[in-house]
Amino acid sequence: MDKLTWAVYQRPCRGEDISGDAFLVQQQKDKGIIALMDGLGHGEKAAQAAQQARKFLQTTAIKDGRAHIQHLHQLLRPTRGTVLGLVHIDFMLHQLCYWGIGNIRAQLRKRTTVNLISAPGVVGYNLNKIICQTSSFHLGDLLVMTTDGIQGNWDWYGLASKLERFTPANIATYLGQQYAIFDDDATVLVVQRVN
Ligand SMILES: [Mn+2]
Repeated sequence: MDKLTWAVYQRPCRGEDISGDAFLVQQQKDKGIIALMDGLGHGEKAAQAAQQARKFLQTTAIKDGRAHIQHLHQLLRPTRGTVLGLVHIDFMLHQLCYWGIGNIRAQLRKRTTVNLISAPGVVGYNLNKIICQTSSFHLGDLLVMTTDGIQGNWDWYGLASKLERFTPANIATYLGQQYAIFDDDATVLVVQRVN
């Protein structure tokens, strides 16, 4: 069975000790789940919302992503809320589903690049459309997810001119060091399907 290898770059907002961003990468047999959360604002209360979301996604069995998000929305109502990028991977079907709520950026690197689209909203605060975007996800394919503490003006072409190899660690470190802003929590999560 193929598996997921991953790397993360994470740095809290200037003046904060903890990041209000949180992430999850988990695999159960032929299913994978990847999530990136950015709790509203920064500091402890942002972290609380993001971490609560992570814990929920980690401990709830992988099933319907839409139900996952709706349940999470109710759970996070007492918190500030969090934006969320959620990915379910089906290794047997070579497919992933992406649900984006709020300003998480997600990009796939396959033979061609695919931008995954997030809808407006904040989980735990205002949830509008829950739209699933599907894509194939084969051996070697890469997924990059970033919070808005990472500037979005990078592209794979530019990256290829800077990096010898596209490994999760190379990409996460490079994007973090070059594109993180100081006034927000910054996270780059890079996941690759390997065997
Ligand atoms: Mn942010």
